[in-house]
Amino acid sequence: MKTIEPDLVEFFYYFKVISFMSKLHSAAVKPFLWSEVKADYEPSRVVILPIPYEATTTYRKGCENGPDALLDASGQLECYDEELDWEVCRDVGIYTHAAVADTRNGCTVTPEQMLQVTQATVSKLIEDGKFAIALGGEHSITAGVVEAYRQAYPDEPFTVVQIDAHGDLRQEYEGSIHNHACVMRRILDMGMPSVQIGIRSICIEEADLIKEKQLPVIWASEIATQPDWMERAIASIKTPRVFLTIDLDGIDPTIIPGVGTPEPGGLHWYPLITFLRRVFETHQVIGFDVMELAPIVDSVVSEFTAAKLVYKLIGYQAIAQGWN
Ligand SMILES: [Mn+2]
Repeated sequence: MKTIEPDLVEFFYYFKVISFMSKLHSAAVKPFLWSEVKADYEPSRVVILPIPYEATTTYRKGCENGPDALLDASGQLECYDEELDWEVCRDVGIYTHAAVADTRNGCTVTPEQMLQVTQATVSKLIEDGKFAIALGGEHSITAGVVEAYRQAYPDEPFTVVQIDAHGDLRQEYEGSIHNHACVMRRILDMGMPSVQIGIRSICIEEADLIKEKQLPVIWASEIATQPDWMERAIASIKTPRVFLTIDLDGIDPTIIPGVGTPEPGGLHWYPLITFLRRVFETHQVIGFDVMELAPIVDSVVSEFTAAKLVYKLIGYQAIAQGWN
């Protein structure tokens, strides 16, 4: 009987690994601010990481198309920021990484593979001294991003500040602990403190957990009615370092309708950016992500607003870190 040569077996093994890895690393369509600047990896302080992964969304689908839509819209941004009186992108290199964990075109990526490639890629960016910005994709990705920072700062806990309509605190949802409705529970499991902002839709399991663990929450109704919410939110961040995760459904659906699960009563533009600027001024933001953009056909409002938000935050970080 004919046996297969061992190096042939090895060849097929590596062929499988390489084709799997190339599936996890695909090219982004356009770099951030594509019409304004061309930045190389080496000198860039900021790296945008597109993660077009979608597997567990339950209502409107399409967040796997979020990163490309945001990058495409970013080409329409002004380089000059009138609030900061500065052409941020002329002085701060912004490099756009190739996409990872790409589920588009019917590619299957398991939650474990997504978390692994996300964590490994972000870990490399941290090691290279980059300020990483992950673009989703569904919110479950954040667990992989936060894990990379947890490993980078093993002895110095940081607070995960979450802007979101939903608690995302379920133990599991639709049979998976990696569902996007569970991401903050996974972060809680890592032992990370969190502050949740803009919450207006949770289940009783989550409400009980918030009470039991006395988790700091700034409810959307408080944002609408209590002028001191911003100071209370800042004061509830007890660590010098912050990781910021923005689920775009935390923002009001009148300015970002293109999300998987829109909820009325979210943050509006000026309260949102005023609060975030305060976070960057009062804490060291170690990285952030912008998740759950699910573009709407024939409307660019959501992706343009999301792109503008990303650029605003790059400017706030650059000022806070003295990159100007
Ligand atoms: Mn969420």
